[in-house]
Amino acid sequence: MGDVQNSDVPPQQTAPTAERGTARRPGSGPYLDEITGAGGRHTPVWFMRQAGRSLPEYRELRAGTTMIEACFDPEMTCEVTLQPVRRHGVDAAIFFSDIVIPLAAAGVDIDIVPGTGPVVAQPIRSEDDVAALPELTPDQLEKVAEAVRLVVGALDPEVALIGFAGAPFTLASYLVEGGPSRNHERTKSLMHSRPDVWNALLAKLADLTTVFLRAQIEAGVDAVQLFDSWAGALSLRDYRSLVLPHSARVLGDAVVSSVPRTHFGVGTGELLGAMGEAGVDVVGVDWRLPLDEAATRAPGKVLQGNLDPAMLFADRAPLDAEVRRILDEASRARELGARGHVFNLGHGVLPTTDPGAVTHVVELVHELTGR
Ligand code: 1CP
Repeated sequence: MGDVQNSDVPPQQTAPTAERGTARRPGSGPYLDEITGAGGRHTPVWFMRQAGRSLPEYRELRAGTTMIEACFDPEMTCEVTLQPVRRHGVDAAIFFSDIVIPLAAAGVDIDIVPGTGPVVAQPIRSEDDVAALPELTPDQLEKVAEAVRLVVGALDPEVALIGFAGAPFTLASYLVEGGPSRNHERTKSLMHSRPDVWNALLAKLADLTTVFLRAQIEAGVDAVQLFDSWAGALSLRDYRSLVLPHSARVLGDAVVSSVPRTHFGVGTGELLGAMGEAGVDVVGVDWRLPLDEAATRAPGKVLQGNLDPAMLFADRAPLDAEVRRILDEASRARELGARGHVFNLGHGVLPTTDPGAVTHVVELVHELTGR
């Protein structure tokens, strides 16, 4: 991939700070220090889906507002982004939004149905459907950019703000299936029956994703994560030929590659090396693969993960033992060439998780790794 070299350039050297409107500081704090090799005062920790339904203060604030409305309300977005930072003391905030927000902003008829997830009114399955998919322009993301600027102004400078987007494959899966899918059968069918239509769809989604990430970076996020949540459903062969080139184009964009980048998927142990080649600093690892094994599959990367979200429901003794095991495996991963470790879950916080368990894990990781 043409952008592989980019991932080896320390992000601070390439960051076009002049273009980053409200950039508040040169990157610092435990999260950015770990990724850039500066070595922070402890292993940084944050949680995918830390902002959202597991927090009573979120449920209270969101009452009576749809998810899509909330994502276009800068004050609400800012507040929800900050809630888990205040409550848990995490080292990074994830910008509150959703992977389908750029589609909604572009005018695609899409809803986020409570308890289900994204649902598309007109699924995209033909050449004409792909041609009719609207483009996204930066002005359609003004509310998103405004929300990022509010968070940047309010966040503790030691806490990183992570922007994100869905990768082209995972977005395509929602558009082609019409909603959440277990087997992705229509998506895989399109991919193989009409590779021309498939590649045209992914190329358009890569453009849309790039515009969404650029808007967040230009408004001041410190780093980005590209979620290819459902890529683990693919064979390595299909991933490499029909998905990776599109993700790599997003991650190699001049603005996107000016900040540290993480690439994440669920059940992607077999794809980890290829995902690392997409042009990223950090690869997400789920609980199925030990971090020391991940270090050999994705050489030279910072590893992020990999506590099973279900472990947050366990008693404290087995939970603590899991945290210690993961930190031990992260040490071995470093010896095997991993460039660092960001503690996280292997997937998102489940909605009925006790927030106290999340805070406890943050405290334990900080205590055990304090340098
Ligand atoms: O009504 C509600 O409260 C809706 C629940 C909800 C929330 C809180 C959805 C619907 N999305 C979100 C926020 C969200 N989504 C965030 C920001 C908050 C944070 O991480 O702390 C992020 C990063 C996402 C990203 C997202 N959305 C992904 C990738 C991450 C992952 O979990 O794999 C995916 C696949 C989605 C789609 C989506 N949106 C919502 C749901 C329930 C789903 C998954 C549906 C499915 O199973 O297919």
